[in-house]
Amino acid sequence: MAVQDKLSAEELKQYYNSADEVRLGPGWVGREHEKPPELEPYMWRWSDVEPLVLKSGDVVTPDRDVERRIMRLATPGLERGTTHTMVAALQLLLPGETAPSHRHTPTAIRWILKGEGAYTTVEGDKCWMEPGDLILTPSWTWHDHTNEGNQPMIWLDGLDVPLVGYLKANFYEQFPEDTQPVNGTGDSIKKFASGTLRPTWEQPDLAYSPLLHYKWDKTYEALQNLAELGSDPFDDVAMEYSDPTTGGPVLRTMTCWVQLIRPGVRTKAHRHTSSKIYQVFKGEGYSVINGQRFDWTEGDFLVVPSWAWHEHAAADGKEAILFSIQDTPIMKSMALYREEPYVEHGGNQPVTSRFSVGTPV
Ligand code: GTQ
Ligand code: FE2
Repeated sequence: MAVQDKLSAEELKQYYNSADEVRLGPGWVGREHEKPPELEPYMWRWSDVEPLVLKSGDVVTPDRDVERRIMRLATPGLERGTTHTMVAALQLLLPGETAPSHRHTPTAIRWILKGEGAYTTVEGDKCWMEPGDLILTPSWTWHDHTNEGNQPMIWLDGLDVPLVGYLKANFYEQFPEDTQPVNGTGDSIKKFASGTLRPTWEQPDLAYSPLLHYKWDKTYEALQNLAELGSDPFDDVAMEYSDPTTGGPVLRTMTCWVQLIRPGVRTKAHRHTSSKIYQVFKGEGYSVINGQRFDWTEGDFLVVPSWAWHEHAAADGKEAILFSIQDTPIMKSMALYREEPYVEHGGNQPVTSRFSVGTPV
């Protein structure tokens, strides 16, 4: 930096002070625009998470005061959120409970983990939840959840709350009753799940996919079919959930992926400016993120921040299935998406450390 010596140390201090008094800040100090992203990856084990989520049933009830019984995945180093743009949380709904109806400008997705006999209603469409289902709750759509079964229901919520909060566009409204009127069951599936055929009289012009519910059996079938054909070097057999009317991502701010890592496969490493939150739906293996090895097993959660090198591997003899939410649509729409392959060491990172919960990051 070209520092001049015209002012004494004392004069310099006075200069900064008087600038500060009138709210002027020097652009040569800090220089945010020159800094690459620096965020830490993190992992949560299902064996740590599940008992604490079940115990939250003894702590609160999702009444009009509490609204939702959720435990957030709180990444160290972030004031809020799981990545800087998205937050993931585990939601527990006990038999007989209803989480009351509301809507908000942040968009949500639900990735169903455990239980049966519960449904969520989104804009009047009742969606029965089964493990492996993806259900969308786009921005400003009414939603409420009810468990009519006899088991605790647990799912993963993914929301763009940190982004919307930062953009100062948070709005929230309660429905006057606990539940909204239901005008169909699985209607979005009946109309749009075929993907290739759609009703002639519906020309959806929405900012999100008109298909709100992606069932696990169809998802798994699609993965199996694709696995016969090919794979991506960085993500193996990876599929993006798509809006059947546009072919694009299901939401404006977030996209959802499901990927099958075939037994024994280790992908190549790459990095990109989108951030990702993973759930290990099936299987076991590990990911290497910025040289750190994260060994995971069924149910675990993993966060890959922006611009972190990452690669995945499935254990021998056992396929792994990873679900993820990613903020790629935001980055692409703002022309900020970049991607880079890792070229050294044949495309795989040397492992320099191993993650364990409680390790300072
Ligand atoms: O289920 O409606 O994790 O409104 C955070 C906010 C879930 C929900 C969250 C919400 C919801
Ligand atoms: Fe909500």
